Parts: sequence; structure tokens; C-alpha cells
Amino acid sequence: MKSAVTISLVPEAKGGPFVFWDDLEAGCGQASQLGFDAVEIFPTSAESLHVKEVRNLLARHHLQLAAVGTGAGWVKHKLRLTDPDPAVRQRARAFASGLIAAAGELGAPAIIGSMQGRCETEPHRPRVLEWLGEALEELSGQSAQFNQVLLYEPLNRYETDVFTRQGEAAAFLGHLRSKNVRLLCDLFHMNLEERSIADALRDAGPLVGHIHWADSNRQAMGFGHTEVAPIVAALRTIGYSGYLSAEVLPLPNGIAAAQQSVASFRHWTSPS
Ligand code: LER
Ligand code: MN
Repeated sequence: MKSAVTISLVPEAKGGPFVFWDDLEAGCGQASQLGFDAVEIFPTSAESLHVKEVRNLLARHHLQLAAVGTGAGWVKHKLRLTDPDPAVRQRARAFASGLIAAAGELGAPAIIGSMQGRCETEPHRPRVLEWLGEALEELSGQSAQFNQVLLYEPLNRYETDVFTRQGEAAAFLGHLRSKNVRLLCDLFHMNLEERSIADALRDAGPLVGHIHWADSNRQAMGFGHTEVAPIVAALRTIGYSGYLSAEVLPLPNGIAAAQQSVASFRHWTSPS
């Protein structure tokens, strides 16, 4: 498994669970100095992410790109892939598509999290699932052109009512024609929604594509009360070799959260 840390470049996401903020160069410098393998970036848009510059920056700091988030599509631009307005859905797909291309050129997958939207009321659910399915088919097809998967992230009930548990999301993905979508399993959301985080990871098996490495209170792993041993055992059982990416609140500050994240990563992944 590999370590990663989040960098948000989206002012509208302030207060959100990101370790480093606003300055990609500074964030990469800190991540590299602390010994992370990679960074996960949340840009404001594809246009703001200059692929050549980012490639040089990552190379200079000996970092990989773990993933690129599309959350600004919702947080900043109010675009949802399941919006009732077809024009908004179209703009949402175009926004995500731009980030898939930028991430793809940098050798990373993109994440569909908050852009999935909400059903709001039960009668809307079938249509929302249809729109989400269509969007995931199209966007994961585009991801494949870059030899990347598309990451779909179930969120907790306060952020979405589309899919909050991995098992339900896995069943939904199983009905798609595209086999190029993987689950982003965020341990903070899972702590709120799953009966057992370890069982959910084991059941999802090869569909697990990425992990958000956050404790029960969304602070760095070790600053809350998540029982980590069974989770790591489950990840080993399914042969997971991807990222444990620290998407956590910068508490007590970004550096301390990053230090704790990398320490917990080493503690739980070093051969015993
Ligand atoms: C939001 O709660 C979250 O976990 C992000 O990874 C999704 O944009
Ligand atoms: Mn997450």
C-alpha cells in the first residue's frame, strides 16, 4: 500500500477535510518532506490545473499523483451529475470530463464524490440512479482511454442519499456495462454507515480502488477511535495495494495532521 495526503485548491471548500490548502507547491513540498508517496489534489477546475507544471512539480518532489477530486464541481460550481435540469447534468459531465483528462495525463484516476448529488425524495430515486449510471458509463469510458479507472465514492447520509454503503454501491456498479468504475472507500463515511468496516471492505474485494484514510472524527488516523487492525487485515486479505490517502481535517494544524497520518500509515503497513 502507498501513502497520500490531500491538497485542496478550492476556497469554497474551507472547513472541509483537507490537510493542505491553497498552495500546490507548498503542499507538495510538505508532503515530500514528510515522506508521503503521493498527493491527492482538489482543483477548482480542469482549466486551473496546468498539466505540464503539475508534472514538473511532482517530479521535483518525487511524488506520485494518487487521484484528482471533482468536488469543486458541486462546492464551487453547483453542478451535479444527477441534477433534474438536463443542461446542468451536461455541464456537470463536461466539468468532470475535463478533470478526468487532466488527471489521466498525469497518470491518476478522478473521483466522483459530491458531484453525484442527491435523490431528495424517494420518487426521484429511479431517475437519479439512471442519470448517475449514464454519467458513470460515459466518464469511466473516458477514464479507460487514459488507462485509469473512475473512482465512485459513497458518502455518509448527511452528504448524499444516493449510496451511503459500499455493498449497495457495488451492486449498482455491477449492473453497469462499464467494468471500469471502482469504489472509493472513505473510512470516515464507512464508520457512520457500515455495520462493519472490515466486512464491507472484504465483501467489496476487487472493487476497492482507493481508500480515504480518516479516523472516526475525520481527523488523522489515530486521533479518533477507529479500530484499525481489522481494517488493515481486511485490506491485506483482498490484496489491496492502492493508496491510503489522508483526507482529514487539518487539526490541530495541517502539519500535525500530516505527520500523524504518515506515522499511522507506517505503523499499520510496515511488515511486523
Ligand atoms: C466528502 O465528504 C468526501 O469524502 C470527499 O472525498 C468527496 O468529495
Ligand atoms: Mn472522502
